[in-house]
Amino acid sequence: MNEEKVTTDIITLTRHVLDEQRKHKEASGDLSLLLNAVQLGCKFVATNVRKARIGLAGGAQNVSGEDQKKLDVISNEIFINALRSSGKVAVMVSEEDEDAIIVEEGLKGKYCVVFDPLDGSSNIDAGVNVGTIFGIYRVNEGSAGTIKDVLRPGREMIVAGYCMYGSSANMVLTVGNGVNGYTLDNAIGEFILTHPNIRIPSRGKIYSVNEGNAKYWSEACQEYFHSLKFPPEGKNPYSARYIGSMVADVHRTLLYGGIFAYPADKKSKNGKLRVLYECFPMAFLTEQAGGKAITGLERVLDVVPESIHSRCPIFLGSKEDVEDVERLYKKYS
Ligand code: AHM
Ligand code: MG
Repeated sequence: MNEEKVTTDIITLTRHVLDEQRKHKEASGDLSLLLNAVQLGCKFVATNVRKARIGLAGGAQNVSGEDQKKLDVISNEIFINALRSSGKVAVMVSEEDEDAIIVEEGLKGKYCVVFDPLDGSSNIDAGVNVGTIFGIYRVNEGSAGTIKDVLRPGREMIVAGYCMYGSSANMVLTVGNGVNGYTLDNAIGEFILTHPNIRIPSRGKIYSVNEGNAKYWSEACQEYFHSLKFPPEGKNPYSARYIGSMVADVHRTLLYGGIFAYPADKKSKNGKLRVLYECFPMAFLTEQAGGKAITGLERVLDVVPESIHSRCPIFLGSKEDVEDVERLYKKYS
C-alpha cells in the first residue's frame, strides 16, 4: 500500500497566537477569542468570494430574479456579526459604514476593531485578488468605548493584519512581535502557519504605484519614480507591478521587497487610502517585518486621524527604498 505521510502536529493560527502570548506577555485569552471572530469572518468571506467567482454570490440575480446583496455588503455584515457576537469588541469602524458602530451593553468588550471588509472589490469581476484589512486597539483606560478610542495614532494599535482571497486565503498577522503568514486549509477549516517570521528585504527591485496619476504628483514624487526608471549608469531600473488591489500589492511588497505607494497629488491632497483601516494596519505590518512606512515626511504610524474615514498618503516597503523617498521629500520641503 502506498502510505502517505501525515503531519499530525500542525500549528494553527490560534495555537500560534496563544503560544506567542504565553512567551511574551500575560495571556488572558481575550485577544485569541477576538482573533477567532476575525478568522471566522475571513473564512466566511473567502467562501463568498469563491462563490461569487462562479456567479453564486454578490451582485448577480438569484434564481428568483431578485438582486442579491453586493459582495462588499455581505462581507461587511459577516464581520460585524462575527465581531459583535464575540463579546470582546466595544467599537467597530468599517469602510462600509459612515458612522462608528458602538456595541451594546451586555456584549461590549474592551477592544476596538477597524476594518475594510473587502478591499479592492472593484476588481472582483476580473478575478483579481481582494482582501480584508483590519487593525485592533484596546479601549482607553476608563472609557466605555467611543469614537475617541479609535482616533489615535497607529503606533497604539496592538494587532494588524489582512486576509487575501486569491487561489487560497492567506492571512498575514502581527500582534506586535513580528509578522507571520497563515494559509487556510479548506479541508479542516483552519489557518495553518505557512510563512513564519516574514522579513521584508532591505532593498527591492519593484515599484508599485498608479502611474496614471503622475501628471498630478509633486516634484519630489516625480523625481523619485523617475530615478527608479532611469538609474545612474551601471544600475538596473526597477520593475513596475501594480494590481490596484492594496492587499495584493502590499503582500507582494512584503514578500519580495520594493516599494508600494499611494502618494498625495494635486487632485487628492491626502492620497486615496484610508488612515485607520488601510494605511495603519499595512504600516504596522511593514514595520514589524523590518520595513518602513511614511506619508512623505512623516511616519505613517504617527499620524493622528481627524475622523474615522480620513485619508493619508503612503509609501511603504523596503527600508532603503522608503528612505530614498524620504530624502527627496526633505529636499523639496
Ligand atoms: P476601495 O477601498 O474602494 O476598494 O479602494 C481601495 C483600493 C486599494 O485596494 C488600491 O490600492 C487602490 O484602491 C487603487 O486605487 P487606484 O485605482 O486609484 O489606483
Ligand atoms: Mg478599501
